[in-house]
Amino acid sequence: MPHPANPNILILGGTTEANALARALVARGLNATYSYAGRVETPRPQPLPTRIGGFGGVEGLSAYIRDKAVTHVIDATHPFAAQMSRNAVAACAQTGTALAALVRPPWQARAGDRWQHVADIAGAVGALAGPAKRVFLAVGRLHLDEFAAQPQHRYLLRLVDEPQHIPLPDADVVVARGPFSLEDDIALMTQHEIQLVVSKNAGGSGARAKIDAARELGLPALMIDRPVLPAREECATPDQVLDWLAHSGVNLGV
Ligand code: 3Y8
Ligand code: NAP
Repeated sequence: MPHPANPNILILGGTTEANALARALVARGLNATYSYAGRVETPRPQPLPTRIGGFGGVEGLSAYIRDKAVTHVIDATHPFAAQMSRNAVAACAQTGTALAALVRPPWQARAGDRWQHVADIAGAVGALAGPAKRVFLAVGRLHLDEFAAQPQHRYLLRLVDEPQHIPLPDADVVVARGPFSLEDDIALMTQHEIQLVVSKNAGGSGARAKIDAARELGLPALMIDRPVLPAREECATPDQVLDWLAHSGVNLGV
């Protein structure tokens, strides 16, 4: 399908970089829609028309692309949003729609970092076997149940919304959404006498404060590596996405 000079772009969002891309598209007057899964109660408002909720699997996304005559899909979801990314690859192949992913490079350990890499959430749970510690479990809400296998620890949980149920017997909860600051995370981790940080390798700037705070405080971290995703065009910055759009025939209006 030829790409019209005036595109109809779908951003699969939910990250700091997706929000920067949304602003860049608005600045160029490009026609785009921002998409949230609807995971949290009050997602950050966007300067674009916004849809909230799943599409209904690959078929649902393909139908959405056809119904809305989407010309380009930008998968700017979090690196751990693996199902959405897989569905985007399949639906764009099915419908012959241009797809690029906006992917932040993974964090790399630096001098002073004391990281133990684990392959996935289950690996982090397994690595928590052993005597009770004070653990900053900053991986959100969706996988908390899996950590119930290690109830011996005193957990500090940071969640976007007030939780309905906490599957851990000894947990403090902080309700906060990022981006977070180094100063605040050092203060939080000192106040709670944290001995170990558990983190996804999210990349980007919005979640890395706790990792830098761990280094400053000389604390170890369990670093959860990213899920493997199917091959697709990848951009590391919003500007690279704009270049990709320009190369696919979009007039960037500047
Ligand atoms: C709904 C939409 C911005 C973008 C904010 C980024 C940065 C701050 C850091 C910690 C780690 C965590 C979590 C986190 C971060 C940014 C970015 C990022 C981690 C919002 C948002 C939505 C979500 C969903 C939420 C998950 C959860 C994960 C909290 C908006 C605020 C832990 C990931 O309660 C729930 O169901 C929460 C679910 C998926 C992971 C989980 O398993 O619980 N993100 N986060 C999106 C949707 O509906 O489509 O309101 O902005 C977005 C952001 N969260 O600049 O404003 O870009 O990564 N999000 C992780 O990295 O481990 C917090 O506490 O240190
Ligand atoms: P996921 O497990 O990969 O996706 C599960 C299902 O949620 C998808 O199949 C899709 O439902 C729906 N979905 C996911 N992202 C969507 C989006 N942007 N727009 C519309 N539907 C979406 O996803 P997740 O890990 O739960 O992440 C959900 C959202 O939170 C994403 O926007 C992601 O960027 C954001 N986020 C996630 C994390 C994380 O740690 N996972 C961290 C920060 C932000 P259908 O199959 O019905 O289409």
